[in-house]
Amino acid sequence: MERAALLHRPDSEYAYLYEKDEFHIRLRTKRDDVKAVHVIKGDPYLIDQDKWYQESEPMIVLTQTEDFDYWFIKTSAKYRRLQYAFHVIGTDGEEVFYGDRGIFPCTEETKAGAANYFRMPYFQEVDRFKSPQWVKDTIWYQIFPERFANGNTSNDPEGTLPWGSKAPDREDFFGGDLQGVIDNLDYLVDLGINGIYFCPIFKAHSNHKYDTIDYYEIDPDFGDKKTFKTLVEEAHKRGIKIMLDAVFNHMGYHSPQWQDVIKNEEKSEYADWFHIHSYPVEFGTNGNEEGATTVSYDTFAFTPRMPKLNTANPDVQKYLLDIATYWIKEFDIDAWRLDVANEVDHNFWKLFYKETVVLKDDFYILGEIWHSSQSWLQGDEFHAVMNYAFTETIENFFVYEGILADKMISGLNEQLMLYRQQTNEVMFNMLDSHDTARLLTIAKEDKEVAKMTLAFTFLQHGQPCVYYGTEVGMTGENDPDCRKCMVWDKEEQDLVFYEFMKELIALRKENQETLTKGSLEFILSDNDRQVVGFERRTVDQVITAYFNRGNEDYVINPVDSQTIAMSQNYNKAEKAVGSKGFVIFKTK
Ligand code: ARE
Ligand code: CA
Repeated sequence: MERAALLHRPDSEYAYLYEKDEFHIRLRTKRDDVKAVHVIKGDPYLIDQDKWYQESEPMIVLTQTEDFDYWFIKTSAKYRRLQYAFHVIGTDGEEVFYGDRGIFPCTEETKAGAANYFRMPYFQEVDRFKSPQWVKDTIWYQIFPERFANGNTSNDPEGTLPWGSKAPDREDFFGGDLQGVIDNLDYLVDLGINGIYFCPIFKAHSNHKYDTIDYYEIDPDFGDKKTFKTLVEEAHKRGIKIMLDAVFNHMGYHSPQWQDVIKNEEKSEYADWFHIHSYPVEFGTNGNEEGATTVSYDTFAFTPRMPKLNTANPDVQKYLLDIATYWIKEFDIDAWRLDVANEVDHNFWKLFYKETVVLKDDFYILGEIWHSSQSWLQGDEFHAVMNYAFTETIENFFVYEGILADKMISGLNEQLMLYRQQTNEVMFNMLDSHDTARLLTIAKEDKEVAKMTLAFTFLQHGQPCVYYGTEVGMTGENDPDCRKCMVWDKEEQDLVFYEFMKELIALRKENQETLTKGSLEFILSDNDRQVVGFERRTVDQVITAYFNRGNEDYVINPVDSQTIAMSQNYNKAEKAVGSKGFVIFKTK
């Protein structure tokens, strides 16, 4: 047995309270190297009784990656205290006891040694990672406000261009605003959307508003607080939740605070709000040129117009936390998306978590992090992240054909095993955004590939997010081209694609419980034919799906079950999934 591959870590994604009295335990072993694992457990205060421990029912292999098997068991403890260890039986027959002090022969003497056990000292409900229930029923829609709809031309900024008149450049304005969103809430209801993620809407200089001037004002290009209040009320009436974008890593160059630093330099009361290495900090002086890498203060990326905030400064913390709570208290928003979340300190995010969830215990906090994010998802900072590390693997197989089926499955499962189940249940699965090229463009406008990728993603743990215009077939290269004006002209819209998206959203909502909480088991992975099949399973229902990324029909042998969705090239009679096709079944 490959003893070096054995891994368990108490009080982590390997051992956590899923529900009040439901404790999940995972063990990692080398793939196909272990044939059985039993958990040996008992109460730490009964160890003076003989046989204080008992060997539990075997763990199951929940998840496989190319290198590992992840074993799983859910258990509980009568007195909410537990010590436990693993009896591991290798395919080579070797048996070991793996516990807190390492690996030992699995004898009665070892088992009786309480010090050898991992501990879950007490099931503390207050420490349990809780994910907001409503998020699990959400189909998200991302809106870039400047380009969704122009509902009020009186707030159009100077030089606003006719809607959709050209592909956008970095500095263009087309007049999108909040009234335009209000006017189209019923459009979103018809599509089946019940959550909107807004890119920034506070007063800022650019068309993207990530260079904030005033976090307490709605940008005048977008409207005013009265309009925003109406938007939230009208959305909530329609069962649509609202998530705003908190840009707390940096401020905009034109903010009064930064302007004061330019003017008064180290004498400014805001000097310590930023990370300044030398003066002057005026744009264009002292190396502070656009795109320069040696600006005299820290910025977002190499963008001198986005000076980085010092979020360790108590004054900055108070300022930002007041903003975070203001929009919840005064406007009843439901969630914050945190911009450049990984570059702000953990200490600040822990304060942020406490101050926001105390106002709404089902408030949702979503970090923008493009890589694995375990240290932010321990239950005291974010509930989830924008799941680029997950969805990029999906696109790598379905869109780019850059990896084989086994590799995609391994990558997805590795991501799932980084987090507790309740975290995976509320992850934010977008296939594109305002920071990437659009799905249809990376799919080289092959709508069957785009549909397959969307359908696969909609069947995963976590909630899908539709980037505005995807549903009507919009294309776009990366920023700024992915931010074209929404296409409202029915003649220009792909209404067939719209119907597909509407059906896919409905399918997700009708099967929310299984698609959120159900297990995931891949039952087919054919690297030559590029076909994958998987099951999502709960005690009540099984959803089975097959996807054919290859070039020839693939005959499957489906269980006798009801077909709930299929691509146009599924041949029901021959049970053959055509190239770039898929089929989804449901039993019960
Ligand atoms: C734009 C262009 C830049 C150009 C700049 C010049 O995209 O190429 O250099 O203009 O001014 C906002 C605007 C952007 C603007 C940017 C800078 O929306 O249009 O850039 O400000 O002015 C990384 C970060 C991630 C960040 C992306 C952009 O990790 O947090 O870069 N995303 C957020 C927002 C953006 C926003 C900002 C941050 C700044 O979502 O919209 O940009 O507030 C890999 C890496 C990621 C990297 C990703 C994209 O995957 O793993 O870390 O994200 O590429 O570059
Ligand atoms: Ca307008």
